[in-house]
Amino acid sequence: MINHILGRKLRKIIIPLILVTVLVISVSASFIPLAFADPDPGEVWATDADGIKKEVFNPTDTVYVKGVGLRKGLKYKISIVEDTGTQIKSGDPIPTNNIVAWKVITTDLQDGSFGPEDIWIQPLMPGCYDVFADCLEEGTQGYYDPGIDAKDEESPLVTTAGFFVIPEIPLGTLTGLLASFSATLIIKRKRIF
Ligand SMILES: [Ca+2]
Ligand SMILES: [Ca+2]
Repeated sequence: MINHILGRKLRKIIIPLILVTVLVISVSASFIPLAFADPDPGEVWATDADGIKKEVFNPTDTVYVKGVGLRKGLKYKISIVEDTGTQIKSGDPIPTNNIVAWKVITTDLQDGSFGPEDIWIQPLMPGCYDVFADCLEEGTQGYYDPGIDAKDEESPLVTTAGFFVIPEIPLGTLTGLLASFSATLIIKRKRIF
């Protein structure tokens, strides 16, 4: 019984704390997009409309994808799929059962680049996502071929996903959460002292 009550109190503190942490991370990330470098050769990245690498999207954003150093002048299928908590390795099938958006593009004849190309138009569903570029003219279609294909499956915040979409928290709810969090702390302190 005591453990049950303690558990409920702990949840009341931890849940608002997690929500506030996610909000702080997302706000920080939206202010520091220029800190990210341009995509490396032979890679694809989720970006904003200006082609700046982006890790955190709001549901009202559109996900653009940019690629550099791919096979020149060839068709690629660019797909965005829900992250399953793992990374695709050489020769693995590229997931097809959880695609949220895809488009076929042709890379630049001179340098193998493309984009920024709007791939996933808002509204976006909150969650973690990967980006794959599967060459339709070289390698094996539907399978990940390093050196030909490319992927964005790693970010500083989530090691198996290229980017994520956070739920939008209305300002009123956030204010309520912060007030509730502060009140819980005050009550805790009064009980301790
Ligand atoms: Ca993944
Ligand atoms: Ca392939």
